[in-house]
Amino acid sequence: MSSGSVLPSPALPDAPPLESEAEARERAQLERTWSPLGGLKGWLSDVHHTTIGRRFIVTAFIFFLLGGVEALVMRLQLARPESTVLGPDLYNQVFTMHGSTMMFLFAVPMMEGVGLLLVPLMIGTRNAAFPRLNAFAYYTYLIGGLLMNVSFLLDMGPDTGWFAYVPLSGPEYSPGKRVDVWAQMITFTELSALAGSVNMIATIFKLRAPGMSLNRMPLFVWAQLVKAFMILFSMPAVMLASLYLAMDRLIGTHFFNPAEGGDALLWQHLFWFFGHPEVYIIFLPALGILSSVLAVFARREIFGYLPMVLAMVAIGFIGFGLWVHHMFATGLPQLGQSFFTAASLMVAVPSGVQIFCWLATLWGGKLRLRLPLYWILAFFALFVFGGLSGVMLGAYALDLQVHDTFFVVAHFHYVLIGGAVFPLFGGFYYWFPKFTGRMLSERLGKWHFWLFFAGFNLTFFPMHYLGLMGMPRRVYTYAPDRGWTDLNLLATVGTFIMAVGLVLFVVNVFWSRKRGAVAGDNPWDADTLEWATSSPPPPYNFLHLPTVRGRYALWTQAVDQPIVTGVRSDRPEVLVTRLMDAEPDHRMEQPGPSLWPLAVALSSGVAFTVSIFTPWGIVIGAGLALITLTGWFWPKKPYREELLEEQP
Ligand code: HEM
Ligand SMILES: [Cu+2]
Repeated sequence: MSSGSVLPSPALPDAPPLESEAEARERAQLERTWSPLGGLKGWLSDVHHTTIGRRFIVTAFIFFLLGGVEALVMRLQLARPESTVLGPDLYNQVFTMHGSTMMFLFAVPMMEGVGLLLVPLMIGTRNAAFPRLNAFAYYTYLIGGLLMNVSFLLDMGPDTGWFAYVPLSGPEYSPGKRVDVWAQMITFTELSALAGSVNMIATIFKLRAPGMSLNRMPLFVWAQLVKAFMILFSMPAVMLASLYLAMDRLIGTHFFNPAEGGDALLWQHLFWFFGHPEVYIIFLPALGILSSVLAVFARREIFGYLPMVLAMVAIGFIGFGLWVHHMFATGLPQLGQSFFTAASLMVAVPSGVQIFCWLATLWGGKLRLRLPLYWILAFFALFVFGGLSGVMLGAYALDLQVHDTFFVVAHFHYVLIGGAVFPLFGGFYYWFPKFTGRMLSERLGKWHFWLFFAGFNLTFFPMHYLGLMGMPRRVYTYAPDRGWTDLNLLATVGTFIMAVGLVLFVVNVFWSRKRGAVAGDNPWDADTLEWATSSPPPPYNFLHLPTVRGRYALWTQAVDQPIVTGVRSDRPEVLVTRLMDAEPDHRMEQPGPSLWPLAVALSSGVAFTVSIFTPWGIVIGAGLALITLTGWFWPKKPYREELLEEQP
């Protein structure tokens, strides 16, 4: 098939049947109700989930590129022994910026963005549950990311690693403002993630299309649900930790100072109680993407829906019981060593169940080897590989040997890039036509894939050996007689190959947005509801709100599938359904576009940023937040007709 060609989809013809006059009228009315306001104000006040979701994705991708440039610079420095691209101080800042950017500003917000963009469409509703909260979440995230990157340019970039251990990050060993910037960036991004997950849970629980009972939800939606709950339970730990750290540094408390009765290990416990679930927060949504793509490109239902869902939920629970494996080198009691080794190995069980379900899906499927599937197949190889080195590290005895070496760096890049970035690219090739109406070029896409795949393995495979040969992580250089030179050079060459692949990807996106083959509504003949509307979707998502009669909504559609009627089109209304069985419950009017979320985000921006320099920042910010929150919650004038109805 030629590049970017469109698959026929006999079941659902692309051209809509001719519209009746009533339908055309309804469409025009919906258009008026849901379209954003114009101009700059319209841009800043937009609260629709597709807009905010897209902004999350674009912003997170820009941070990914920045983090990638930081990685390139580090690899340049490490390519030869004793080179001088970066001095030790700058190297410390760059690896901290890279790690913090990738984890807090790229991976988690990207997964939230993908969920926010897709979930409401997939469950057949017109918007997410709390639109203004989403806008607030986005602006808060943006301010936190800008804060850290601007500080870096001003030589105030954090330099104590992405997990900022005390006492190194405490007031005694890290004077200056660098660590405070890091701590507040954490506060911003976690606040944003909490807001986003509250919205995600409410959306999934209450706005599903009639008929989409819990046991018919697409696996993608399940993955987002478990992820949102994990955020809700893990992020407060790290917010608390960063708050304590900021207080120790700024107003002289002693939470982490053993000399005054504090506890330095408390930091590690709080951080990793968040930090380990964090990897599942990144990874579960990737599994959701993977399941979506796999079903469509193997042309069959995913094998074992129930075990898949249970495995995800199990990971959600077990993921909270392993955090201490990051602390094996702190000298644990014997019982702790055994318990956390056992728990770490146990989480491989549900992951294994999932891998086998997917393999069974592939086994019985009619594979269509298109670009999205390339990335998913590569995922299997890379993730299993990274998972295996993870099981090795989960064993206390081995971990002590390779702790803080490049073996660990190799391991977590295999799971993070193989387990999250690869599925993300697969998902991007899959959903791009939905949101632009055009296909990405297949030829450029193949170049992107092969360069990225080869470059990735060239970069990270040698790092296992480097680690076993004793090369520590976070060193800015090494002596020529260590025997580490050749493998390091290889890793750097690999990084540049990956970078070329990425450039081709960006070119592909810009080129295909305007000139790619026109996609039609459902170019892959996919099963979920986002493909039941036009590409790109209109501002109201669906002209007729859909109903569902199976797990694979479009594949199980009846000829006379009912649609939802009775939801007003002259107001931004959504249909609220019941939690378990998604029976229609009531209609809810949604708040429209507003500048207040931006204003509240700016107030908290003032609070957190100024408080790096003076505790008065909190007071000023709280005052501003009081004013802006009042504006946000100011009651709206009721509709005239409702006033009339209420007369006796
Ligand atoms: C795009 C290709 C990437 C390359 C070439 C790369 C390379 C590196 C290098 C060279 C280091 C520092 C090693 C050291 O001196 O200790 C590092 C650290 C790290 N990377 Fe990456 N990386 C990449 C992508 C990612 C991604 C996508 C993530 C997460 C989603 C990530 C997360 C991290 C973390 C958490 C650290 C640890 C930082 C620290 O020690 O504080 N990296 N990476
Ligand atoms: Cu862990």
